[in-house]
Amino acid sequence: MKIALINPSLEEKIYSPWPPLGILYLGTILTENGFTVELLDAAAKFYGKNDVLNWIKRVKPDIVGISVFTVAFLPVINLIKVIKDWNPSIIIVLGHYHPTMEAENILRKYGDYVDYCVRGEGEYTFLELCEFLDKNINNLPNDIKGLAFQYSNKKIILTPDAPLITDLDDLPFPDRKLLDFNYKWNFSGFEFSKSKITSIISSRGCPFNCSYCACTKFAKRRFRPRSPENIVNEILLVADQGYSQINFVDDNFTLQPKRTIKICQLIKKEKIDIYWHTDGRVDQTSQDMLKQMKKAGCKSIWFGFESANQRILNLYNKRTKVSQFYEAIRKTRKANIELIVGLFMLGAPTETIAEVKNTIKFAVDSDIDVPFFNVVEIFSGTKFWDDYNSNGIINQYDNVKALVGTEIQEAERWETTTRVMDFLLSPEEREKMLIEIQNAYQTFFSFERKMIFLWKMLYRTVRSKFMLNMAYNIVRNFKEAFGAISAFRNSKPRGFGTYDE
Ligand code: B12
Ligand code: SF4
Repeated sequence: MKIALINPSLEEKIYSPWPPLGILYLGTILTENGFTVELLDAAAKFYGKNDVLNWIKRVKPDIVGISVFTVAFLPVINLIKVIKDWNPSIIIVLGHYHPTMEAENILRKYGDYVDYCVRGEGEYTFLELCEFLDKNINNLPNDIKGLAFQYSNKKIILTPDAPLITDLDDLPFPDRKLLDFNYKWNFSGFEFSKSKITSIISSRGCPFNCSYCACTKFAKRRFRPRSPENIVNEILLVADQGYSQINFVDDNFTLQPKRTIKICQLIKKEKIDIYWHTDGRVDQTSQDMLKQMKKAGCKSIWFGFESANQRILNLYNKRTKVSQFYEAIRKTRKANIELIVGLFMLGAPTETIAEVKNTIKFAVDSDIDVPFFNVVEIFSGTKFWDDYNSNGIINQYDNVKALVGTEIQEAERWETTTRVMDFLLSPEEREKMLIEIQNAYQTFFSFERKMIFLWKMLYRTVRSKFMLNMAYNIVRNFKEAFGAISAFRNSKPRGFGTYDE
């Protein structure tokens, strides 16, 4: 049986291709169990639905499995319609967050196109499903946990949840050769480093329950770390394959400082010369841990500050304090980790324009290098979503307009994400809020900030091989780099989902 696995594109150009680890894990397990597998990162290749269809025509799979983030759901529906129109006997399986949260709705509305939804982690559920389909048994896969499918009389069956994988060391390392794409450290369309980069996930899950995050439901608040030895063996393998940079894509990489320190010590012990990047929480910044991270090659930390207003942080249930922001930045600088990226969310429920301005002001005044501003959206799987649906402020079956690529499409609300300010603010208030938010990047990169930034960068660059290498790439490809930086400065934070401008 031949299986095609696809990381879909959003029908628009995205600028930062990242290796899709989910389908890499699935592909590896399936290959080890005797299946023929082909993978396509349609997002990285900017493939539209017709390009993907042509790829499928060439590969001729029996099963097509697709990863579906919520923002990718509508583009995926458009894609599977063309696949099924071409060959109705191809079995379509959807997995990832959106099918986990919305299996019933998906099968109700799109049961003619979707054969199965895999809920939760896919490795074992999808393998069992493929084995079941391979045997061509004439009954239902009721015994496979974590599945959803339709019975011939349109009855939808959800089997019990599959247990979370408890010992992640049991999983094979993802076989990165399954993807024919050369990932680089890419920012706003410019490759700041020409060296090969890949992703590693060293743990799954997170014990926190931030109101805007769906990880809480997906991973049931259970933090499951891999052993430091197992992680470092994977790092040794990727280093051997020529990768010189890694993105750790854990939900919460720094939760257990002792574990993080052990990983760093093993990287040093094995003398692995690799640069890496990770997310971080501002309350998980022991100075010792940061120092060890620096020694082991950590080049950037992406802190989820989210908001500089304590009231909004409390609303997010983030369990951090604004006072910790300054500490985290100070300690990271003291550890000499090269880049601090700040992640912010603007336009929270009840947030005022003054509060939005305050967050942008914090970003400008603080000693971070680059900010990312996102507009707050809610979607299935988050606490905000459940709250607003249950108190009747929104209804998951509302008809909404969604921006899919460059086109506006009609959808039910659960099929996409909803910008909070679209249902909580009056059009006038929203307009004012959007003006503030859309100027966020320009405010950050003001002339004065740029001058300070350039001085600091110059100072840091001469002291770091990693920064020198980036600077060299910028100078060599100045036009391209300048274009990417200007595009970033002029970009406007926006939501992905409902379109109501
Ligand atoms: C790296 C990353 C990115 C990368 C790209 C991801 C990529 N190429 O895969 C970048 C930085 C571009 C990105 C962007 C965004 N991201 Co992101 N990202 C992640 C992150 C940190 C890691 C993904 C990963 O590799 N996980 C490791 C693998 C092993 O797990 P997995 O992907 O979940 O796969 C497992 C299952 O889901 C399932 N599965 C997955 N695919 C399939 C397919 C089939 C057929 C089956 C059966 C099963 C299956 O089985 C897999 C193995 O167990 C996750 C958080 C996380 N830790 O997972 C967020 C996450 C996926 N991102 C999220 C979001 C919201 C976004 C943005 C919308 C944020 C924003 N507002 O800009 C954008 C979307 C941009 C875009 N244009 O697509 C959310 C998605 C929530 C949702 N309901 O959709 C997540 C879960 C973070 C969170 N906790 O909220 N992201
Ligand atoms: S936002 Fe981060 S800290 Fe909060 S629940 Fe999600 S993964 Fe955990």
